[in-house]
Amino acid sequence: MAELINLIKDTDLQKISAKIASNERITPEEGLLLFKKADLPLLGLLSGIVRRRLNGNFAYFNRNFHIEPTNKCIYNCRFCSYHKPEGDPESWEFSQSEMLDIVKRFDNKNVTEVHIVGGVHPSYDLHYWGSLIKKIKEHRPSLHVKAFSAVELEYMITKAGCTIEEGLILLKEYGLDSIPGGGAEIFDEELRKMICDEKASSQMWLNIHEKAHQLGISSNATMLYGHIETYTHRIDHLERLRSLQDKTGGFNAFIPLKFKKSNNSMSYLGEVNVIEDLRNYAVSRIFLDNFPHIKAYWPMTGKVTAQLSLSFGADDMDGTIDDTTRIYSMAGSDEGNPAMTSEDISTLIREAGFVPAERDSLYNTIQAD
Ligand code: V47
Ligand code: SF4
Repeated sequence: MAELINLIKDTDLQKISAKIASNERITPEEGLLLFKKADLPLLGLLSGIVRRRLNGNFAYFNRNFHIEPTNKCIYNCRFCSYHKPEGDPESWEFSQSEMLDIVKRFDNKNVTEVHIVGGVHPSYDLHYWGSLIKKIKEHRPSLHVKAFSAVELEYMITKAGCTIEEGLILLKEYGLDSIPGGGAEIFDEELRKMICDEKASSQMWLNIHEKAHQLGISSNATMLYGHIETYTHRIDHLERLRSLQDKTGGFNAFIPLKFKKSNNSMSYLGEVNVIEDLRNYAVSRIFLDNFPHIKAYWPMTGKVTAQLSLSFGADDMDGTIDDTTRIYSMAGSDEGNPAMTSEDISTLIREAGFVPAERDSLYNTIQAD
């Protein structure tokens, strides 16, 4: 390794590389330098060291499906291709019994997780959503319910007149197992004002995840990138997540979400390219040294980028999904209506040079090659 490091011409990058090789944490300034100066091969090498240290050659996936209860949303985030106001012909809303029917469609399939996320519907509070979780658990107790972004949680808990802590305790009693990472977008307050002014603040997002972790509810974190943010904003976002993880240890995975341009009012920005995606995976993997997993969410990235990302720090491809999410097809993802069998995912992982491992929602290995 020392020989390789000596081949790096830039002395700053040499120093940072030596730190990463000896498992020392890098500073925000050093993270920024990696974004600005490190080329793709160096980022592949360095993120590969961290990835292998934490997850060996494994690439994880799970068997899951989504329920998107509604695309009606009181907010109007500028990057969102999904939400529609009440009364719009393209809006939908499932009743509780329709959502239970979706769960029942999987009765004979060995899925382990349902991921529930959607728009922030004006009418329903935490007791409505909690009773849905309860019915799902009564029907299939072993199914892990990963549900509701911090933005949905803030609205439903406040609507019920509860504090965040009271609301999360109630939702846990209803059967909530973990929280997905959505709604984080980009934490910088000035940018947040420009792209998603009305919804839960960055501080609220962080508070909800902190409180959840304290109550034993683990969660994921995301970052929406490739729009109007700079590398400084990305590092600020990663730094806030790393600090919270130091405090609680409750995050399972970080999921970078690339801005997709179709059908939203930020379309004029276009999209960043795959090289930028891989650079972003790599710096995230290196910087978030206390996050056990980095997820390449294949319905958003596409299958090939997800495969490549495994060589740039990612170690998880999310799940089989089974054609149950529309968020990314509406935003212009090439994957259309996404579905893969576990054999399909395992083949992609092997083709990319890694060892497939089926996991549960908390990353316990169910089966590995
Ligand atoms: O918060 C919306 C994003 C998120 C666009 O925790 C967009 O395992 C790109 O959080 N371009 C919801 N992104 C999805 C989400 C998620 C996905 C997969 C796994 C997990 C997990 C969580 O989707 C929103 C927002 O950041 N989003 N519109 C768009 N045009
Ligand atoms: Fe609503 Fe979420 Fe879309 Fe924002 S990103 S408009 S909160 S559905």
